[in-house]
Amino acid sequence: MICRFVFFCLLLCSTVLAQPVREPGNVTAVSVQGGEIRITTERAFAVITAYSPAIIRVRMDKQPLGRDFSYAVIAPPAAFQPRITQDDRQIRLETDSLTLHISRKPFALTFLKPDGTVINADEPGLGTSWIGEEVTTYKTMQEGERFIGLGEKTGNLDRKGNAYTNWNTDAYGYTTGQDPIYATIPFYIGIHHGMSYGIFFDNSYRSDFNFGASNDRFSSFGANGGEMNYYFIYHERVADIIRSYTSLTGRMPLPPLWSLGYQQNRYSYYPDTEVYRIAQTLREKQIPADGITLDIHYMDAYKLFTWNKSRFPDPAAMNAKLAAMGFKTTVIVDPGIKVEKGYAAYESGMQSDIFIKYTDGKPYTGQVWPGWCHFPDFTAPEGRKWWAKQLEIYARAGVSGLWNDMNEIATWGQKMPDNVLFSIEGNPATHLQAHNVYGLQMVRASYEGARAITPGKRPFILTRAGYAGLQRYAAIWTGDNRAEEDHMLLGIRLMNSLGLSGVPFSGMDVGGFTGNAPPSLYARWMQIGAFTPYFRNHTGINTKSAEPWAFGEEVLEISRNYINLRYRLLPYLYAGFHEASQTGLPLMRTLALDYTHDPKVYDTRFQNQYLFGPSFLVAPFESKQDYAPVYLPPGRWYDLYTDSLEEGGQEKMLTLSIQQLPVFIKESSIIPMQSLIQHTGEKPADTLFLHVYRGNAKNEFVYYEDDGETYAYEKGAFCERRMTYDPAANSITLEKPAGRSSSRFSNIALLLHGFGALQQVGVNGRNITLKKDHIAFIQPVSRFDPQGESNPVISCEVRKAVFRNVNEKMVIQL
Ligand code: NBV
Repeated sequence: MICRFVFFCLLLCSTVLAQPVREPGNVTAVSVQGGEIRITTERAFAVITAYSPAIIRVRMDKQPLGRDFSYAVIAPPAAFQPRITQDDRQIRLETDSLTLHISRKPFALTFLKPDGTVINADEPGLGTSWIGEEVTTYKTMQEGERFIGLGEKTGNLDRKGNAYTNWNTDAYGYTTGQDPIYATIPFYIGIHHGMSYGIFFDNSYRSDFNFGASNDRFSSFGANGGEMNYYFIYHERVADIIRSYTSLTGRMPLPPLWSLGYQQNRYSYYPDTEVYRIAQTLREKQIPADGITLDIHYMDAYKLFTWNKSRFPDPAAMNAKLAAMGFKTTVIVDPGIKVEKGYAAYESGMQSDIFIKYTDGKPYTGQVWPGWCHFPDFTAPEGRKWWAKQLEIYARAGVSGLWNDMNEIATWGQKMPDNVLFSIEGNPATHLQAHNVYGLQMVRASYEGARAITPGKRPFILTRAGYAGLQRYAAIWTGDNRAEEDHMLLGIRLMNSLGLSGVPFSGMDVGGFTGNAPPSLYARWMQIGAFTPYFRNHTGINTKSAEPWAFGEEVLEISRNYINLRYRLLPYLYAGFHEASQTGLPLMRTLALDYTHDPKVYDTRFQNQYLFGPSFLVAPFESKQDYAPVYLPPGRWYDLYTDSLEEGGQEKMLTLSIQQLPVFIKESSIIPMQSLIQHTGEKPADTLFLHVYRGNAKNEFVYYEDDGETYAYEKGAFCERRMTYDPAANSITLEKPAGRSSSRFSNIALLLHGFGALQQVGVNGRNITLKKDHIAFIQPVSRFDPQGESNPVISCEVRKAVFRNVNEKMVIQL
């Protein structure tokens, strides 16, 4: 009898062992504690948590769940009680906005709206399963389903039919379809039947997402190790999904105002006299700029935390001189520390024992710029503390920004061995788990270090690699792009996707990193750059000069026009950054964000269009196109340059000219602008120009101002003002400003667009006469003036009134 039993058990075991794919099977036990359901199945363990009424977290493993740890998620579950009920068939978890059905036989999940409509479901027969250590969840592909987001991923806006891998990779001169590139953000948004949802798969191992590539059945996400650990987010609007996602992974802190200005860069400006020449030329040619960036040649033989003494004999004096000219300096920092006896960073790193090591305790050595290097373990508090200490050299030299490069980790050979160990806050893990979070932890070290060294000053940190949550520490740029037309457009999609994925502060190398942009491409790229969050011109080591004056007079004037426009738009831009810091909403918004269910926005002819902040619709095209179609979503749109009004909900053929980037303003917009300045340290004139565009929809804009530099705003030193345009009431209301600071503008000039020959407005009961005025957002460009006659100014006619002492609530009756 016993023999037979043992034989039976062995047979059972061997069938299980022979089964190459392990599936959870049926539910065998359930326990409920508060908003958490713990489930045991025949071959797996799960914990389902109601994280907020709109977020449900799913954790699964084939063994009992281990330590709960994340570098991305910083929010605990909200304190609220979902309804949890169960019967023989299923367990149900319900919140006011979301329902989850957990089937018992077999274990499978279905997310539904409260009315019972299925939003997302495990694909029957597949669900979640393991192949060795690899875990994957398969979701039924809904009819017409689209997928957007997933961070810095190449390809189209709609990711349907494609698959992607997350493994942070140094992707020099990547192609427009290459995958993976530098950063990992395993968060995407699915869209179907008028619904949208978000899935954040918080697993730092190499992960794969399949949105119907090579299959007609499912979308899936999985990783080479670790738990199945995802957050399901449901809201009606994509904006709210981003809000919930960033409530989990954090939001961008308010950056220093100077980082919104134009940044001049190349690989590399040296010696110091060359840096002065660049700075001086920007000023002489009246090209507004705030930043100069120093690439690897500022170092002594590429050794981090050193200055090359012959190129930069007195960095502090140089930076002081640049500061007096209104420039901030950003320096590049790479993680590799040269193995060299006597080199201070190497010696102290060894002494403090902060380098990553092989399993046998020997430090890992990989080759980068300086030669053979060790690498700090940023996943250990000691490593980050050590890094912070080293950063003092930059603070002493008056450096304002840290540009974190090569942090994928990039090494020659591109293949770090898997048996390198990382601390992960005292819970050692291999390279497999740590790789994708290394860049994130490096910028954390840079951010925290900079904050500690120069307390009270907002740091500017830029990164190439990262993981979900990187927005808490850094802006990101899209790495080594190419000076090619399709790369310029790809860069826009990369940034739009980053914006959907919680990262509002992004940029691309304007002008292209590899290769030489022809003048027209450079001009178009500068125009677009003016409408991106981080606006930096950068180019590689062996390329031609790529400053705005290096391409002839016409390109210089075009570039200056758009940089000028950006500086005049700073009040609008800063309010946008403030909004991003509060809500997670990006500055660059793919049209899919606001017009999610309009199929036209996914049309590859229109997929690069985006809103910059709430009002500007930017339509980027290749620089040599003479005609191109634009899609204006429903509503009405004003041509930025002429105010001609276009009916939305249709395509429109545009005649293109390299002088102008097509930009439209959404009706009912409220856009604050200022006078032109050459850098953000310069005071603008004390009038705020408030442009209001007549429209049919009620609109609100939250104006925000502070010192742009410190954290005094956290203690109330800001000026925030709600502004509403209400077409039904025919009024514009400026609420009394909130916050302790008074605005730097004592006057407001109201500029009314599209209001015809309106003669007067009533302001708090008093009648004010309006004047006719003309606004030119860009200046004429001289090439179009062959006879020496002046070129007609492109302008819009507005009605204007100036108000003084504007600190009380103002109701402007139109
Ligand atoms: O530090 C040099 C470059 C830098 O200019 C670029 O922006 C980074 O993406 N860096 C990569 C090192 C390698 C360049 C081939």
